[in-house]
Amino acid sequence: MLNRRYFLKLSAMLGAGATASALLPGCAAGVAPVRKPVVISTWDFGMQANKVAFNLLQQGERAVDAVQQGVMVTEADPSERSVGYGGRPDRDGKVTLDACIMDEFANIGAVAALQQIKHPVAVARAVMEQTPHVMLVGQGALDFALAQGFVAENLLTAESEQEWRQWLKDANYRPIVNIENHDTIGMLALDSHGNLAGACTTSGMAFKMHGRVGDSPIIGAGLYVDNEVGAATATGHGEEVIRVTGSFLVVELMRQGYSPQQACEQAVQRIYHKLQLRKGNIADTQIGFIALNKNGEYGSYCLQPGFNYAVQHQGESKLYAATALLSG
Ligand code: SD4
Repeated sequence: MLNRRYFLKLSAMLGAGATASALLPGCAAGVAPVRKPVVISTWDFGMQANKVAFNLLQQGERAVDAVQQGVMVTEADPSERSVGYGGRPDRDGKVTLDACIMDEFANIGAVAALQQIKHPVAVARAVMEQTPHVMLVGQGALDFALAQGFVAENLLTAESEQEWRQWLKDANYRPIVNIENHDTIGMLALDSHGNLAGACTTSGMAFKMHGRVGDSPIIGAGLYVDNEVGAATATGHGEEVIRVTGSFLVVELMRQGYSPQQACEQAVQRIYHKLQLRKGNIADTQIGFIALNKNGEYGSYCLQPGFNYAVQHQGESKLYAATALLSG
């Protein structure tokens, strides 16, 4: 419960325009009906992925199944150069994938630096359900996937290979960190039973060092779900997201009473502040968060303009441009 002093402090922090209902999604529940089912995901490829997820949600399926099937659409699409099959390789020309999944019971599963498997999120789900562990990496993840019946295949498409060879010519063998070369699908859903789940999957930063793991498979960084509060997922420069445990931060802010939108804004501001303190390269850093709470309210925010996200619920399937902290 927020006591009066905390409420006043929070109101002051959020500015005069903030209303009690915006501050306190839990309190507002009596007024605004819960919107469910609803699915939200990062970037424009989220539109297609949402369709599959929403279809399952409408049939009464669990959020965890919906998000898994949803992000698998993007993983399988070779034209998406930042997720799954067709993803850009690391600087050694190897496609290495990161993914995680989290359900309403706080069950979690993750894989990192997984090669040759088209659907890393499905392997993450298997780690969650078939092992006593929560994360497998590299060769161990691949061995486990093969033992589970997943098929090894070449994930490097001709397009991605060509781009990598081009990059090798003038890159001086340095991984690129900029705002153009990384995307990830993170998806959050609230099902018709009122339960939350999320999934996140990526090929990570293009031309990264071999063995580099980003935020996407790290529970708390790239994804976090608390079925009593809300869920959040991140895209962008993984190192910066990990530094502030970004998705956990967003969920904890929602627990304190912030709306999903306000929570995403606070988390991006935190990252920006840390970048300033460290004299980091702000111009080449992009971060985007999306968040969904138990009432089906959602929000999003990013550091630089350019991030968009897809939302689907009854009567709406739409791509939104996220608001940004910095102007273009
Ligand atoms: C990573 N966060 O590996 C991922 C990449 C990404 O939008 O999301 N790009 O750092």
